[in-house]
Amino acid sequence: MRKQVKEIYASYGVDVYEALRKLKATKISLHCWQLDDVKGFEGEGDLTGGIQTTGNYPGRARNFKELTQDLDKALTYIPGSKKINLHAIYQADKIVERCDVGPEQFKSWVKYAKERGLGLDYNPTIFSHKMLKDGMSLSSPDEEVRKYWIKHCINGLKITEMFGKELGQKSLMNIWIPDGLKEVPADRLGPRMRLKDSLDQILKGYKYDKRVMDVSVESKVFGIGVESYTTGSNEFYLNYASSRKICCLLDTGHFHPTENVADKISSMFAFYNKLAFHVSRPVRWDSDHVLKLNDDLQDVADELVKCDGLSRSYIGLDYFDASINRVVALVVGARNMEKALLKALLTPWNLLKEAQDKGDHTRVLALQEEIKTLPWSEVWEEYLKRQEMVNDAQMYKELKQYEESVLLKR
Ligand code: RNT
Ligand code: ZN
Repeated sequence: MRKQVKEIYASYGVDVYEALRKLKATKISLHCWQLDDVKGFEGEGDLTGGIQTTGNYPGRARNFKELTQDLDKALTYIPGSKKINLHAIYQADKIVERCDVGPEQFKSWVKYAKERGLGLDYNPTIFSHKMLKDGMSLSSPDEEVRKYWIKHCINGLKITEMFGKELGQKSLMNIWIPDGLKEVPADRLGPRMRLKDSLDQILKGYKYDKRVMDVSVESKVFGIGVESYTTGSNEFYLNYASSRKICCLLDTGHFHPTENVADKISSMFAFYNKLAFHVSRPVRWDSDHVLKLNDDLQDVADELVKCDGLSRSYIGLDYFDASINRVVALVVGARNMEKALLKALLTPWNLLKEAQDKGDHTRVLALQEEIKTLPWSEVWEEYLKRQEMVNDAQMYKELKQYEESVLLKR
């Protein structure tokens, strides 16, 4: 980085080194499911629950060994503090029936994470399974179905607690269910009351240690095949989380396309101390495209920084593209998240806020546009250099070699 760069930012009251420090301390949870098209290790069942991967690019990771091999490769190109986000379907040891998946099944993952100084997050997997009846799980009218998934989630609390304890980093258990209806419901309240009861049973089912973990609930507007009604809507979970003192998780693909997800962040922080995210890129629907460094992503990063939310947020990535090299997809998306955060950290928010409060909206507009051409990319190169990581061009070259020597041989 040229010496000048530091001075340029200092002239706006921004300390480049402080920005680099904050960025490095911000944890990003890398979703393992980009590497295997959300298939998991249980067998070759179809992906259900209204989510979809498309494409059949060669080289998909098929088991624990291949997935961790790809993760290791990806990790060498992703700077900053990292966690790995797991799902129940990635049980690595002595595979058992889904409702019985417990800490035993994740011993190898804990060992893996420990050896690399990583944190782990967890998600019960409530899709791609025969115990979903008519697409319903925790809100099903069938008591057996509800019981099955309640048990699965209670076991999930134990797994997440183990992650938090063993790794010395707080762990998040996020609950997302696909429950919904294709057609206009005859009864909207019934499923929601059942979901409320199921979640209460889960939270009461195991007294987890709040010092080492948090629980979040992820809302959604609709899914494929369940276009008319989603039990776990935004309003449902906002109220549930606030009354039960747990976290909300905002997935950036789970709202109407014209809704601004970034705008929700400050409203949430006005009432919640913590917030969780799945950062994704919806294209016309919740398509889970790989993150691009676009305005939507930048807006989310900006709001997180402005609200002083970096240390109060669980930032997880959530996209899955099976039509391109999956390791490149994971790395490019993760690097984009980091770049957006860096740009946000290099922004003179104090000057901008001051101008807004004075009613000087001309200044706000001019300054917002002025800073877009500041040399942030040199700071990015510096960030990579400090962590002994190669630049984007070299990263791509090396990952293409990895494709040749490893992925294409699978
Ligand atoms: C689905 C949700 C959910 C999943 C992952 C695999 O719409 O976003 O979070 O994508 O858990
Ligand atoms: Zn999600």
